Amino acid sequence: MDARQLKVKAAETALGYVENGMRLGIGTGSTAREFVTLLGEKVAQGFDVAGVPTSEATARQCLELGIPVKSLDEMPELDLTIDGADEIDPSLSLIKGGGGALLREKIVASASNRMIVIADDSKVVEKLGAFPLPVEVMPFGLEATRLKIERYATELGLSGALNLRRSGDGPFMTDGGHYIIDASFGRIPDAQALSDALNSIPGVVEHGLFINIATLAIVATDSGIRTLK
Ligand code: ABF
Repeated sequence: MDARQLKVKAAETALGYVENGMRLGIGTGSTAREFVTLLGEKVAQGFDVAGVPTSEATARQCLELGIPVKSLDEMPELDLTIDGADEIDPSLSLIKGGGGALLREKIVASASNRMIVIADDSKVVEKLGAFPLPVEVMPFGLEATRLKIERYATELGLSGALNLRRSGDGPFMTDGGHYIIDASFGRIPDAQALSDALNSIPGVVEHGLFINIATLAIVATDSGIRTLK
């Protein structure tokens, strides 16, 4: 199976966890996109759900497919969020944010009773960090924030390039109007310690380490579906 077929398989399996009447958090990225396509088919057949999208792109797709969209203020408690990830470790800690939607993704997942991650098996790793960790930062004080990330990382024994994500001629801008620094640490031995350090920096809005948030990962492999919990 190619990567797209694996994403569709994971999305199909996740759809089995969605019940009529559920309040959903709806993720972003190419895997989540496959899930939204399948969800749209069910809604067209009369399935009754409402969803809070984690990005403007996902909101547009939901609206095109007739999936009822709510804001998180209208529906502040959710039953289930289904979203992709960039890396998944055996304890279900994640790196997310490669698509730039990590802040809304984390807010929405945290407002949900459960979060199911959908992915192909290329996303499963022993230790997080080969995928550059996205850190969403305020444009104000960018260099001071970058220096602080560097200093705290060094104290934790981490080193690597901290690159401002770019798009076209300028910095990439998130849906929230912030920038992203992609931190290439290679390997993050203690994700909780790094998360705590990043959370203590005022210019950091959020980061892509999701720890103790996901409750299940549905991983599609050539030999079938594997779940991590
Ligand atoms: C979102 O989309 C992000 O958190 C993650 O960066 C990305 C995964 O995308 P894909 O499914 O395209 O690999 O879930």
